[in-house]
Amino acid sequence: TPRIFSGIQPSGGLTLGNYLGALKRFAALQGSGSETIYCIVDLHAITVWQEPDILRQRIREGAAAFMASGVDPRQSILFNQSQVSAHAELAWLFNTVARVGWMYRMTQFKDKAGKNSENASLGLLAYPALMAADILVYQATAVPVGEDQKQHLELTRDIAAKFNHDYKVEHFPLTEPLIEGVATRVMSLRDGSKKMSKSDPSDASRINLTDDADAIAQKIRKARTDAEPLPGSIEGLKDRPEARNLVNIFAALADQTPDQVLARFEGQGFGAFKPALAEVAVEALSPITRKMSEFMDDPAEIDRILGDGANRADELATPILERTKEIMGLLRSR
Ligand code: AQP
Repeated sequence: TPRIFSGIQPSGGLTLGNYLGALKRFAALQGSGSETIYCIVDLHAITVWQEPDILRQRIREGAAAFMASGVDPRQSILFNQSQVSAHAELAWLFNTVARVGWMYRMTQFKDKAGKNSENASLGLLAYPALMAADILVYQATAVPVGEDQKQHLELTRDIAAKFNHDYKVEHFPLTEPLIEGVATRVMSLRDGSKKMSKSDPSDASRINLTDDADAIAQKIRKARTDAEPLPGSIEGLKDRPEARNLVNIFAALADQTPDQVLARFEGQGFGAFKPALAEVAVEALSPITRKMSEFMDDPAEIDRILGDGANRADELATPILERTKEIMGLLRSR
């Protein structure tokens, strides 16, 4: 059976971008005849500084967001990465396969390291090797992600191909990215050229999954737009990134195509569109916010679910890691 893996970093409160680009699709992929393995990638989060007590809480919040979005821990394996040591072990092995030059080319590294890249953590540079390990330690065949992760997925395939070539084996699959739908790249509400991100310093740039109805409506009301009326089809929004973003968000939340949305709003301005978008957003997100807070009322239960998921993940990962070590000539005698 096809095996699907994906993860989300607990590096901040989750956003509408994480929901539409990832979480919503994770839930939909369950029971599609694939095995689904979903992970809160805490080892990735610490590539930039995280306050320990806040991180612990965000890992639980991440688990609550997965479940509130419809990921069922009985149908899927749900766990946090640091509880399954095979991820970090395989990442080390991949550090010897991947080339330094590959890592320097990653746009996410350039963005996050900023100008002073000499001072970035070594982990931030090696991030994609750990991501490759997350996926390949399960020999996963497909990874649902947003557009921003495409380059890392290509690097995962490069690592798998180089490993298979160097050791003359067919051990790791060439994993396919699943980048589908109209919201694979949700943009900032303040700047149509930047993706919506949980670590953007401006809270007004994003909708958080913990925002209440008033906050959502206010952020949408203040979202940057232009003064033109809406056209009848998405083609007409080519040079209007902010407008296009809001229409795409509407479409994704309402399970419509952007053209269906525009058919309804053609000729109208944002004075009419924004309140309707706020309504759709509140309707889609408020049940998730409510369920998240219900899950968060019982942190011990979340910890139990993550522990159980980690045990099941460990059972799948350990034999694949062991086989990898054997292939590489690392002596096993116990
Ligand atoms: N704006 C977005 N639109 C669509 N998908 C998105 N994703 C993130 N932002 C958007 C998808 O969410 C999944 C988890 O992302 P991540 O936690 O690994 O971190 P990220 O991609 O780096 O996302 P953020 O929110 O921007 O986090 P920070 O600010 O910490 O870097 C991925 O599938 C991603 O594609």
